[in-house]
Parts: sequence; structure tokens; C-alpha cells
Amino acid sequence: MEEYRTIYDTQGYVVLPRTLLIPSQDVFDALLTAANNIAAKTRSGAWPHRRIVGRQFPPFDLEGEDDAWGVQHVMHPDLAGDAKVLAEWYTSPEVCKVVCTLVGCREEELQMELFNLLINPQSHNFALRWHRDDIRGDATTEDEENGLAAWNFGVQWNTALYKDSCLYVVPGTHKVPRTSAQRAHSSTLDPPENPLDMPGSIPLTLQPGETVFYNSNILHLGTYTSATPRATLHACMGSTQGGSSRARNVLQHGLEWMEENRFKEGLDEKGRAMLERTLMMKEGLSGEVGYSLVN
Ligand SMILES: O=C(O)CCC(=O)C(=O)O
Repeated sequence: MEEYRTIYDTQGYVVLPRTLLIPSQDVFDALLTAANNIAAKTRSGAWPHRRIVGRQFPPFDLEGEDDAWGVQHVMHPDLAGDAKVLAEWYTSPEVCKVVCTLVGCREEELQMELFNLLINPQSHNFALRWHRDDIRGDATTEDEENGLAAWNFGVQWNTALYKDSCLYVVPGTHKVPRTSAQRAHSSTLDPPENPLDMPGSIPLTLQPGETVFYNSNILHLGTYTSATPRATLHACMGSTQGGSSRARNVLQHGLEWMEENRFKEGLDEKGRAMLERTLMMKEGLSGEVGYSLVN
């Protein structure tokens, strides 16, 4: 595992094979069934918490276009058995072990954060602009340096359940501010015509079951096509070592439902402890958390 951490630290992302995160075919099948059920509920309108085509960043729960490129809150108790399958996996020994290795923390420090699902829109193509999840595109170089230096206490990941070629990253940009050329490609609200116009960018392709763990402040974007099925588990987890540094990135998604007893009661002991740490972080905040990025 240490070699994966070295790659992650150097590149800002690392791709892990299926066996490290998904221990059996039964687990893979259960994740795929849960994801497909939730995607179907979202597309039919039965699940309202979705990312709609045309809207890049939180807040997502708005009226508008029906076509969705993502589903929010997949551990929500209203999603019943499907949410349970996904919560069990999110808190599983396999996932927690990898996160602890990459973040450099102990299991007793892990905090529950976001768990969403990325899906193909049904009738539109769509893309995000180049962004860092918690540093605005108009940040000064100094603000970028400070933001990146403070961003070591959590990790984000995409676990593909179908082959997935939607994500592009610029390796190494989790550590350094943008060059002037990279800034020029990431300063407007518009997605690029071609992601490869960004200096240093590469596409990342995942086979079913593979996971890319990445620093969510690496320069990255997603491109979405209705032509190819996508069901990619999209999650992040943090460590209490980060204090409140991850609060805005997490709480901007609207996690009030996590405070309900019925969610807590559906988790195992480890999951409950992870949730308690998140709720403590939330309680420690005063005022509005606001949003990381501008739509
Ligand atoms: O679709 C993806 O893989 C990337 C999503 C993304 O960049 C985001 O949610 O900020």
C-alpha cells in the first residue's frame, strides 16, 4: 500500500485495482444493483436530490432541467436497502484502510463525509469547467498556495461500476498554483471545448471496479455523454486532524439528514463513530459555511 501513497502524494491521484476495494464479485454486484436502482429513481423523479445538467457545483437541489449527471446523498435512509449496501461499503475495512494509508491517519480519526453517485445524462452531453473543489478559479497565486498547503486531511475517490472515461486531471497540480497558461484555461465559468487544451491534462480511464483516489484540489473536470452508461461511486472521507478545514467542502452539500437518528441507527458501530466526528466538526462551526465555488 505504501507505494500507492507515494504515487498519490507525487501525482495527486492514484488508480487502485478492484480487489483492494471490492473484495468479491458479490460485493461488486450488490454495489452495481444499488447504484442502478438509485439512478433509476433519480431519472424517474422519485429521488429529488440530483445534479442537473447545466449546474456544475453546489447547491444542487434546485428546480430545472430533468436530466441528471449525478445523484446526491446515496446513504440517505429514504433510499432504504440500497443506501444500506452503499453505507456498509463506505465504512468497510477495505475502504477505510486505503483512506487511512493515503491520508496518513488512524481509523479512530476518520470522519464520514460525502457519498454521491455520478451517472450518464440521458439526453444531453455536459461538462464541468476546470476547477479545484475548494479553491475558486479567481484565487490569487498566494491564495492558491495557502489553500493547497491546507488540503492534506482527506481524499476523494471515484469507483467505476462501468468503464468510465469522464474524468480529466492535471497531474501534480495538487501541490502548485496554476501557471499563467493553466489559469487562462480555468478562469471562466465555461467548460472547455477540448479538455486536452489545458496544459498538462490527461484523461483517466477506469475499468469496472477500479478506483481513482485523488486530491480534490487537483485541477480536474468531468465530461458527460448520454451515449455511454456511467455509474461511478463518488465519495470523500476526511480525518479529524484537519479540524474544520474540510467543513465548507462537505457541508455545502446540505447534510442535515445525517443528523437524523434513523440514519445513525442504520450504521454499525464504526460508522456511528465516523458520523459523530463529522457532527462534532459541524457543531464547532459558527455562521454560514457558504459555497466553495461559483456557478
Ligand atoms: O465526474 C467526475 O468524475 C468529476 C466530478 C467533479 O469534478 C466534481 O464533482 O467536482
